[in-house]
Amino acid sequence: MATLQRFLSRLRTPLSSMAQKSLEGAPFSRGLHAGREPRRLSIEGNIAVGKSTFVKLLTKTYPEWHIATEPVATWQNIQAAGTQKGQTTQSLGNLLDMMYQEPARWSYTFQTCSFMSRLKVQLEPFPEKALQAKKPVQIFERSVYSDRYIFAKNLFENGSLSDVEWHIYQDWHSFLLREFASRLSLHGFIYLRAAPQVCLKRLNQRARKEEKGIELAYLEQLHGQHESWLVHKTTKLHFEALLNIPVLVLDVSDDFAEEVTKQEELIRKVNTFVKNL
Ligand code: UDP
Ligand code: DCM
Ligand code: MG
Repeated sequence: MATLQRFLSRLRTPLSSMAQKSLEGAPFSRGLHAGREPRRLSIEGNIAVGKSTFVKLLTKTYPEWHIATEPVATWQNIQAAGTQKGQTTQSLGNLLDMMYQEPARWSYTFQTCSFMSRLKVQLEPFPEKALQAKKPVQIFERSVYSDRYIFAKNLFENGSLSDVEWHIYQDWHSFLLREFASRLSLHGFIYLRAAPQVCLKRLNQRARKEEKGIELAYLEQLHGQHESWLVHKTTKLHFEALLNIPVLVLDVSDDFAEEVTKQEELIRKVNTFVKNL
């Protein structure tokens, strides 16, 4: 722990003093976002690859960064409209569970819910306090883009979304993203990558009850979607702004949750990547 603390305090010294290391799949875009506009990044990756664990590491390393975690708890407990904070809440059900129990019935509903919760989070104004950081950074755990190009696309391809649902989804997704384009822009993706077998092991270890029926084949499909979008760049995208967003690919096959040396290596890569955005 002391070693990590020493490493972290070294990181707080000027970023420019760090040796620039080559990145895995990270094109540089230095100067594109000159000034103090916050750099907005999304952490992408398969189910249970370690995104939340990684986000915690970022929070510890960069307490000045503004971090938005994935609102899974909201999806697990859908509240009746009009329920106010502090009042007795009326839960309408666990939509995550409903989707896994009956994919053909609930996938479309789940994807609209997931998209809406992300849209609201991505549209929130950047907090004044976080703007005072020397280099303001905002991190999202997944994005409105992975919602479509990973999950909804995959659910259509595996038959859980019908032709009509997929058409309607794409229609409103494109419309809303065009309407809100300037407020949804991202400057980078960090893709946490590991074999589907590793994700399955971590998924079983986490033991979220809704996910207990997930099989390796499903994680393989999602892995393929991530690879096509973020590595091979073969996924057909519908937003020009998405095409040139730099992607940092981080291999997290080896356990990093408790491994200080591995954490240091990952943070070093993040540091160089963000510095050059
Ligand atoms: N995990 C692990 N080693 C790692 C990263 C994650 O054992 O290097 C575990 C973590 O403690 C959790 C599970 O894998 O039990 C899934 O991690 P997380 O919730 O961060 O994954 P996410 O779904 O957010 O990507
Ligand atoms: N999920 C989904 N569709 C989305 C976003 C998330 O089906 N657009 C699911 C996958 C996981 C859960 O929500 O079961 C949360 O993801 P993770 O565990 O990767 O954080
Ligand atoms: Mg998570």
